[in-house]
Amino acid sequence: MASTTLLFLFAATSTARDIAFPPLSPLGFQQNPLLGSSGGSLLGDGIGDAPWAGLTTFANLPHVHCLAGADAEEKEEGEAFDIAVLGAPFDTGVTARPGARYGPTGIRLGSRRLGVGYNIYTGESTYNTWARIVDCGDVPLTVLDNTVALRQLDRAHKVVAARKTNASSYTTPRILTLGGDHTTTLSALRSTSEKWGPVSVIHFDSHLDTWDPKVLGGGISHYAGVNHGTFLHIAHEEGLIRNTSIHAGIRAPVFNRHKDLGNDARCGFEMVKAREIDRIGIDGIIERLKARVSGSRVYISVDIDVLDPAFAPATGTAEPGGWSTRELLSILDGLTGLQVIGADVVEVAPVYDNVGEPTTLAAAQIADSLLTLMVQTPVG
Ligand SMILES: [Mn+2]
Repeated sequence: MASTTLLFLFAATSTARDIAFPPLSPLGFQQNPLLGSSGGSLLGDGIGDAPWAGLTTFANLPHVHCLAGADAEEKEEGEAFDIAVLGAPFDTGVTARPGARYGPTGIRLGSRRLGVGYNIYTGESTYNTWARIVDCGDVPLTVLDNTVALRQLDRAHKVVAARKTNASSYTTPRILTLGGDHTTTLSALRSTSEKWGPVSVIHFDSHLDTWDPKVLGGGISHYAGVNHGTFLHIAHEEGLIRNTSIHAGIRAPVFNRHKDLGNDARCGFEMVKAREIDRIGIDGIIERLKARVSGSRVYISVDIDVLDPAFAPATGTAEPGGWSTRELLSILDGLTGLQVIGADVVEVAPVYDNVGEPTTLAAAQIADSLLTLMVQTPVG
């Protein structure tokens, strides 16, 4: 015991590159409502409840210390879950406005009215099914060194994906990441590749994000080349993704028409441009996406800048002419049946939001749709 403590202290103080995960909480995973003298809930259990009571988790899900015991690789010590919400507060890989390190917190605040009730379109209840969904909180990431931070995030993804599942038919928990700038998707793909092999990516974004690190890194250094506009190029180079991937909602200019688009195709991507929705409609877009990834496992990454700045102003690299929140939600819900092995909502920078919080509300609803896809189609 003493030697374990000493080791832990040594690990925590000897070098900044070590990761010190918090210990297991002595508390239960879920807050119970106060009980009145009648035995019923003091706060009630219906419409009159205050969903913002207590500490804020995504959709009021139970908080679990998913990284606890990670240093000892004590898989059995942690609580079982099937789907984990994981915050990645990292925004030093951006090329425009920073602030997405507060994205996970913002999205959780936008999700406070989720987690109960039934979807009016499907009649389903995402949070009351076979799947135990939990919120793991945010991964502790250094703000001082991108290389170290991404290594910490790589490790956290692998620790969470190695936890035991709650549903006996499946062995690997799936992760929904709340970004964070888009660089954080690289860690998720490194983890999914290890567990599931190379996957098709459906990438909702106004930008390609497949830029050659030598181009978007400016050739300054290797470090500069790892950023939110190059991570898909790196994912391709590392063999993490299939050449059956597709962008959706693209509208931002490219630097070099031939080289950038040629490089994008080489990285395995086709694209649906933002204005194609006016020509082929929502059903047409759903068809294109499903046809492209047909028969493969899928990772869905949603950069909130796929939405028009009118709907999602709180993002780092806003591009006018995007989709509405309703259009995107209809497209996402139309992807039902795909084998979604991981997903994320990234680039939410709450400081630029309007007072009505449209961006964080939209991001939370998008996350809800992504969780619904995971619950609808178990993968194991
Ligand atoms: Mn992006």
